[in-house]
Amino acid sequence: MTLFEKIIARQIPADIVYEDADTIAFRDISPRAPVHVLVCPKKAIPKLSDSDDGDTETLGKLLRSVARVALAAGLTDYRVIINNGAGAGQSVFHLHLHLMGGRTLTWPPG
Ligand code: DGP
Repeated sequence: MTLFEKIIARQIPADIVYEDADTIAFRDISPRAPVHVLVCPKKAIPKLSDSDDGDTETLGKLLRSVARVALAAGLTDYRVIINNGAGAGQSVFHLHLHLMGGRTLTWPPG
Protein backbone atom coordinates (compact mmCIF):
# COMPACT_ATOMS: atom_id res chain seq x y z
CA MET A 1 0.00 0.00 0.00
CA THR A 2 1.44 3.40 -0.92
CA LEU A 3 1.61 6.36 1.43
CA PHE A 4 -1.26 8.07 -0.34
CA GLU A 5 -3.46 4.97 -0.17
CA LYS A 6 -2.85 5.04 3.59
CA ILE A 7 -3.94 8.70 3.68
CA ILE A 8 -7.07 7.82 1.67
CA ALA A 9 -7.78 4.97 4.12
CA ARG A 10 -7.19 7.32 7.09
CA GLN A 11 -4.40 5.08 8.31
CA ILE A 12 -2.04 8.04 8.46
CA PRO A 13 -3.09 11.66 9.05
CA ALA A 14 -3.11 14.42 6.47
CA ASP A 15 -4.58 17.89 6.18
CA ILE A 16 -7.41 16.96 3.81
CA VAL A 17 -8.94 20.01 2.10
CA TYR A 18 -11.34 18.33 -0.32
CA GLU A 19 -12.76 14.87 -0.93
CA ASP A 20 -15.43 13.34 -3.15
CA ALA A 21 -16.25 9.83 -4.35
CA ASP A 22 -13.32 9.63 -6.77
CA THR A 23 -10.70 12.14 -5.62
CA ILE A 24 -9.04 13.51 -2.51
CA ALA A 25 -6.90 16.59 -1.91
CA PHE A 26 -4.55 17.23 0.99
CA ARG A 27 -1.73 19.63 1.80
CA ASP A 28 1.79 18.62 0.82
CA ILE A 29 3.88 17.81 3.89
CA SER A 30 6.78 19.92 2.55
CA PRO A 31 5.09 22.79 0.72
CA ARG A 32 7.02 24.61 -1.99
CA ALA A 33 4.46 27.42 -2.23
CA PRO A 34 2.01 29.08 0.18
CA VAL A 35 -0.68 26.83 -1.30
CA HIS A 36 0.67 23.37 -2.19
CA VAL A 37 -2.03 20.73 -2.35
CA LEU A 38 -1.84 17.21 -3.77
CA VAL A 39 -4.91 15.99 -5.63
CA CYS A 40 -5.15 12.20 -6.05
CA PRO A 41 -7.55 9.69 -7.51
CA LYS A 42 -8.84 7.22 -4.95
CA LYS A 43 -8.12 4.54 -7.50
CA ALA A 44 -4.52 3.38 -7.21
CA ILE A 45 -2.96 4.44 -10.51
CA PRO A 46 0.81 4.48 -9.92
CA LYS A 47 1.73 6.97 -12.66
CA LEU A 48 -0.07 8.95 -15.34
CA SER A 49 1.59 6.69 -17.90
CA ASP A 50 -0.11 3.69 -16.24
CA SER A 51 -3.57 5.15 -16.90
CA ASP A 52 -5.69 3.84 -19.75
CA ASP A 53 -8.84 4.83 -21.61
CA GLY A 54 -10.92 3.45 -18.74
CA ASP A 55 -9.45 6.19 -16.54
CA THR A 56 -10.52 9.09 -18.76
CA GLU A 57 -13.39 10.12 -16.48
CA THR A 58 -11.23 9.88 -13.38
CA LEU A 59 -8.54 12.02 -14.98
CA GLY A 60 -11.12 14.65 -15.85
CA LYS A 61 -12.46 14.59 -12.31
CA LEU A 62 -8.96 15.20 -10.98
CA LEU A 63 -8.72 18.44 -12.94
CA ARG A 64 -12.16 19.51 -11.73
CA SER A 65 -11.05 18.84 -8.15
CA VAL A 66 -7.94 20.95 -8.70
CA ALA A 67 -10.11 23.81 -9.96
CA ARG A 68 -12.44 23.49 -6.96
CA VAL A 69 -9.58 23.49 -4.46
CA ALA A 70 -7.92 26.46 -6.18
CA LEU A 71 -11.20 28.41 -6.13
CA ALA A 72 -11.76 27.59 -2.47
CA ALA A 73 -8.20 28.74 -1.70
CA GLY A 74 -8.85 32.04 -3.49
CA LEU A 75 -6.30 31.36 -6.20
CA THR A 76 -6.72 32.80 -9.66
CA ASP A 77 -3.17 32.11 -10.86
CA TYR A 78 -1.68 28.74 -10.09
CA ARG A 79 0.29 25.84 -11.50
CA VAL A 80 -0.65 22.16 -11.80
CA ILE A 81 2.17 19.63 -12.08
CA ILE A 82 2.35 15.88 -12.55
CA ASN A 83 5.74 14.27 -12.03
CA ASN A 84 5.68 11.04 -14.05
CA GLY A 85 8.48 8.68 -13.04
CA ALA A 86 11.49 8.96 -10.75
CA GLY A 87 13.52 10.80 -13.38
CA ALA A 88 10.86 13.53 -13.41
CA GLY A 89 10.83 13.82 -9.62
CA GLN A 90 8.05 11.39 -8.73
CA SER A 91 8.66 9.92 -5.28
CA VAL A 92 5.22 8.56 -4.35
CA PHE A 93 3.86 6.08 -6.87
CA HIS A 94 0.20 6.92 -6.57
CA LEU A 95 -0.84 9.43 -9.25
CA HIS A 96 -1.14 12.96 -7.87
CA LEU A 97 -1.41 16.48 -9.20
CA HIS A 98 0.51 19.22 -7.43
CA LEU A 99 -1.55 22.40 -7.14
CA MET A 100 0.80 25.27 -6.34
CA GLY A 101 -0.01 28.94 -5.89
CA GLY A 102 0.05 31.93 -3.62
CA ARG A 103 3.35 33.27 -4.91
CA THR A 104 4.85 34.23 -8.26
CA LEU A 105 5.80 31.07 -10.13
CA THR A 106 8.70 31.23 -12.54
CA TRP A 107 8.95 29.32 -15.81
CA PRO A 108 10.35 26.84 -16.62
CA PRO A 109 10.31 24.82 -13.39
CA GLY A 110 13.64 23.12 -12.65
P1 DGP B 1 6.21 13.63 -6.09
O1 DGP B 1 7.65 13.97 -5.81
O2 DGP B 1 5.67 14.31 -7.33
O3 DGP B 1 5.96 12.14 -6.05
O4 DGP B 1 5.39 14.27 -4.89
C1 DGP B 1 5.23 13.65 -3.68
C2 DGP B 1 4.88 14.71 -2.68
O5 DGP B 1 4.33 14.08 -1.55
C3 DGP B 1 6.06 15.53 -2.18
O6 DGP B 1 5.91 16.90 -2.58
C4 DGP B 1 6.02 15.43 -0.67
C5 DGP B 1 4.67 14.83 -0.41
N1 DGP B 1 4.62 13.91 0.71
C6 DGP B 1 5.48 12.90 0.98
N2 DGP B 1 5.10 12.24 2.08
C7 DGP B 1 3.96 12.84 2.51
C8 DGP B 1 3.09 12.61 3.62
O7 DGP B 1 3.27 11.71 4.44
N3 DGP B 1 2.04 13.45 3.75
C9 DGP B 1 1.79 14.47 2.87
N4 DGP B 1 0.74 15.24 3.09
N5 DGP B 1 2.60 14.71 1.81
C10 DGP B 1 3.67 13.91 1.64
